[in-house]
Amino acid sequence: MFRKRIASVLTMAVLGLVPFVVLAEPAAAATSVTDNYISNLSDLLLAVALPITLLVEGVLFYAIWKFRKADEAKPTQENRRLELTWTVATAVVLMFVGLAAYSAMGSPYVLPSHTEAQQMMDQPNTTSIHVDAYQWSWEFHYKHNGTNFTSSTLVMPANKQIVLEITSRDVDHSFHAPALGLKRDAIPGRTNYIATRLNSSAVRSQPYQLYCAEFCGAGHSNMLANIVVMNQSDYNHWADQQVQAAQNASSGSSSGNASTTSSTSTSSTSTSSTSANGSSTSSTSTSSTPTSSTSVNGSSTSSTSTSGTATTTSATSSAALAAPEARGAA
Ligand SMILES: [Cu+2]
Repeated sequence: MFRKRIASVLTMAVLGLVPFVVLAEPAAAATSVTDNYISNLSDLLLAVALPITLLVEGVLFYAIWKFRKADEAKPTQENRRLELTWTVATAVVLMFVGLAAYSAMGSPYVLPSHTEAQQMMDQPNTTSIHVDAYQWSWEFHYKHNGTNFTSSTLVMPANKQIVLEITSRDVDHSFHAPALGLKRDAIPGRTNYIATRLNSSAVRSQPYQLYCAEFCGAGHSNMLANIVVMNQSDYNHWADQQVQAAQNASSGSSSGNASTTSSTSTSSTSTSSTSANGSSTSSTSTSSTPTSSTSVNGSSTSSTSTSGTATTTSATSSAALAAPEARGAA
């Protein structure tokens, strides 16, 4: 009799699983190592929680149906074996959840400590990007081949170790890129880290959306930025362009001895030397403002980057941001 009861409860539990299995969406490929850890943990906990939920619900509905005509409840009698069973079973489930969570959250790719992040950044192959949050936008600071530049779009290479150093200038914010499985608070006076490695599947033509996930004032809902994931060669190309634009900007801003190289002979003299020439300032195409406002020491490039090479690089730089995948295919 007891076995029959157990069998019917288990049958109901298994039947209850069917709609979940049928309706479940196939899991999308993980975009990053971090995303992989989090998705695996979520799937594992769901796989354990579903049968337990269905078993408990099965017992509940069975009892409701079985005793639907019982007029008076009979007091239960002490059953030590049963009490021990559910105590131990609960402990086992909680231990499992704790260990599974620790195995994911203990990884430096999910929650890196200060030391772990510093060790990664010391490795020569790591791309480190400083993320600056403020009311109400984001700024991304890079150092590439010894030159600093700033971008308003977060561009990251795939298949490379990345460390983001996240800080805030004013109030608490939170860096959240759900599609890449990345989230960390941005707190003034303190640096938090994200360490990850993006998969090749994360490279695509459309940018990902970065959100602020901490209510930070009137402009909070507009505190967005684009994230572009490029393959390694495209990323290097983009970074080289930013470096060149930054160097042009710095040489343009220090107007006294600017553009000492070949530009003096050609017509594409930079605007900084217009006082000397006066006549030929022709090719000052202001439309060449790069989409990711490159700057060195706070001075913007849009005013001065007029030499022939600078205009072409900034033009291709915006093309690279728009469609890195198309560029990769070409
Ligand atoms: Cu914010």
